[in-house]
Amino acid sequence: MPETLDQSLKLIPNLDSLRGDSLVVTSPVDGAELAKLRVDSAAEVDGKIALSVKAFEAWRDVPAPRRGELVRLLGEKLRANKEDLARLVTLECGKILEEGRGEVQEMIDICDFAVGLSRQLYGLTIQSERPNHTMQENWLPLGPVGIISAFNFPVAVWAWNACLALVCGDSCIWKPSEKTPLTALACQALLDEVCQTFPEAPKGLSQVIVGTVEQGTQLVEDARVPLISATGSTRMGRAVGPKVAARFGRSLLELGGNNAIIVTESADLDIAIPSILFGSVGTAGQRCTSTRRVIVHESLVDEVFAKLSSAYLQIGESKVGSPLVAGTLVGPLIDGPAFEGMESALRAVESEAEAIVGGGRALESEFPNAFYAKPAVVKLKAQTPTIHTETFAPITYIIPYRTLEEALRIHNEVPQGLSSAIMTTDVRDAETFKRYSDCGIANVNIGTSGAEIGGAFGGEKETGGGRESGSDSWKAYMRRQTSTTYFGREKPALAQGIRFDV
Ligand code: UN1
Repeated sequence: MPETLDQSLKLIPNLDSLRGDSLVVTSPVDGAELAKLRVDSAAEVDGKIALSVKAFEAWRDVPAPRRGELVRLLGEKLRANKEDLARLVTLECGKILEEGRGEVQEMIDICDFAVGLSRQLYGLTIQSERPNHTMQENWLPLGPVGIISAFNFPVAVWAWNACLALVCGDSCIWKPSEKTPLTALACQALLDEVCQTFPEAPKGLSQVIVGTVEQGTQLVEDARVPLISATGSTRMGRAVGPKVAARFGRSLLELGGNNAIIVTESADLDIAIPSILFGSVGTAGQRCTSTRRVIVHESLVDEVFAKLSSAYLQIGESKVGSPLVAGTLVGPLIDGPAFEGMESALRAVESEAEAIVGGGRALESEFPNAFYAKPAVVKLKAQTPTIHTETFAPITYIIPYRTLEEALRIHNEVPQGLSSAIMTTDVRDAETFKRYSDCGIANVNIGTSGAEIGGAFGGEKETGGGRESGSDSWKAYMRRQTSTTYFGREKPALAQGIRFDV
């Protein structure tokens, strides 16, 4: 690991100037210290926001396709550094290298998307009710965008936000999770290198704030930052949302999920089971899109449970391990509290469960300072409030149902509304599900996680309502202006037929 670490830390050439002793960054792979950093003081955060305002004032006047060119160069830089950055992602957040590469690919994808978008920030023309009037909608740069990201997607979610914000003419201030600041600093350094070759890029166009909840709160409360895009737990969103609203800022919240897959009577289990497996145990269950609940038609519930049980036991035996080693499917949980969260969720459901297979700590003697967990599958008679909360760990609850109506009721009963899926070969069930799933994402014969960047990403209810990434999510990063022009020579008519003759 040290060689890998040295190589990956080369991505942060200014690391020595960032060292200090207030934030110890450790690797979930083995608990080893990766670096000790200094957190930003209140005055430094204030200075970064002030610089971001200045950077915005210059950047907004650069033509959007030129702004796209900067993002294109960032995409090239990411391609050239994909492997090193993926390794740093793996070292710092513990996801398997294959998924670390996938995460950097997701950044590259959003760069490509944003480059095209930079020539397509289209507004409408609107028909006026009055003679010789034109109406149009202008999309204008918004201002500095505060990006708060979580440990589990330490770089891709920043890229979703930053790439769109940059082509939209905004500056960015990134407060990464205190668990994963190094990957943020590496991305910032790559973008800095690109900016140095780009004369129109102002100083401070993109900056990182190193810190904890304290620095995040300062960013959230600062009225110079018109948009806060925050990804994390529902608890975090409950704190951030009202603070931003109190100053009439805009927030884009990407919070918890409690995602389910419905397996209907007609499902093809050769499609369903692999989707459930990747969704549930992939990324050690630490995606906001991870599959937590599987709602299975009663005729298939025993078969699905048996298949999942044997797969989970096999994974627990031989596929949990160092995320740097090829063949590992499940890396560590992020830290001790995450493991305790998994244990207490399993304890809480014990009395309600018909059966629990898997669970418990893995590889403790090999990695005494890291927290590897065996995935667990829990068979329930019915959904209970115990599983209404999200546990960021590889636990899958199996719940039986009789009618699709009942399945949908169970599905929508939880307070979160991010991602959902149905496994079915019946087009009527598929269409009914899409109509009534209350989630922002509703897939058919595809699992709940692993969304492509081209669609709008986000969810309803306690997930926070935000949409990022593809489709027209860019509109959140701009301000909309309606403009009416009169080009006649007579006294202009008033709207709604109002007469006002002096
Ligand atoms: C997250 O877990 O916060 O759809 C983001 C997915 C990924 C993004 C997950 N593309 O699973």
